[in-house]
Amino acid sequence: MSKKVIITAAITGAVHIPSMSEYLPITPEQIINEAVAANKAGASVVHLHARNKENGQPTGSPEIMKEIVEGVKSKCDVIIGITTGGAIGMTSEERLAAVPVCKAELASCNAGSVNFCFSPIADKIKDPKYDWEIPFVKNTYKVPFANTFQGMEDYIRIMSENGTKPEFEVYEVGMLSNISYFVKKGLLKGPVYIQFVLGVMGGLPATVDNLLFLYNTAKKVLGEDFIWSCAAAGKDQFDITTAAMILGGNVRVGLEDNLYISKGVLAKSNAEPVLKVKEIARLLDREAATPDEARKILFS
Ligand code: KMH
Ligand code: ZN
Repeated sequence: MSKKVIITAAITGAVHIPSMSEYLPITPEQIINEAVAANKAGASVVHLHARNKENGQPTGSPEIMKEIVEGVKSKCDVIIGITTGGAIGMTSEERLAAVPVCKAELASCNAGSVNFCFSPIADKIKDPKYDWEIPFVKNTYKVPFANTFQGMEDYIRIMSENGTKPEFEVYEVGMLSNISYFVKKGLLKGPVYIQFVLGVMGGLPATVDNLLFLYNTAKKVLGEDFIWSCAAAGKDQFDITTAAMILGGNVRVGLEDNLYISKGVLAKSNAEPVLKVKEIARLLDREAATPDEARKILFS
C-alpha cells in the first residue's frame, strides 16, 4: 500500500447551482483562488470546470478554461485536470474543445453512458438566483449522460495527441470493461488512472461494498495495471473516501461533489474538505502526496 495519498480537489463542477451555496466558486478568479488554496491545504491535483462569469452556468468555453488553467499555473505547481464532462446535453465537440487549448496534464474521460440525474435539487430551491438553474437541473431527469464507444475513442485519441492523460470517471462496474477494451485495442498505455465516482443518481450507490466491488473488478479486468482514486457525491463523501484510503486508494473531495463539511454545515471553501481528508489520512498513517510525488505515481 502506498503511504502517500493523492488528494484531488474538485473545485466547482457542473452539478451544483449557485443558489445552493454562496461558497460555490463561479468566476475564473474565484476558481483560481480556490484551486490555489486547495493546493496549499494539501491537494496535489485540482479538477476544474468552467462557469459563465455572470451567472454561474456550466460552460465548455475553452477561453474561460484557459484563463483558469493559466491563472492556477502562474500561482502554484498543482497538477491540473480539466473536465471533459461538460454538462448534460453538451456535444462531444463542446466537451473536448478545451483539451487542445489547455494541454493539461490530466482530463476527465467518462467511461461510459449513464443516467446522471440531479433533478431533485429543484425541489429544494424555493427562490433561485438565476433563471437557468431550475430548467438545467430538471433536464437531467430526461437526458442521459452520453459517452459512446466512438465518443470515448475520440476523447482518448485527442487527449493522447495533446499530452493529456485521461482520468477515467467510473460510475458503474461495466465501465471497467469499456476501459479494458481500449487498453486491448492499444489506445491506452498502463497504468490507467481511474476515478470511482459513487453516489450519483443513476450510478452505483455510495457504499463500501460497491467500492470493494469496483476495486476487485478493476483488478480482475485491468490486471493490476491501474491507479485509482475515489469520489462520492453528497453526504457520503467522507465515509467513502476514508474507506478508499484504508484500501490504499487516492481520494477526491471538493465542492463539485459535496457542498457540506459536516451534517447541515456548508463548507466555506474547497480547502476545508481537503484539510479534513488530509487529517483522516494522517490518522490512517497516510500522508498527502506533493504535486511532484503525485506526478511520479500518475505518470511514470
Ligand atoms: N457534469 C457531469 C455530468 C467530469 O467532470 O468529467 C459529470 C462530470 C464528470 O462533469
Ligand atoms: Zn467534474
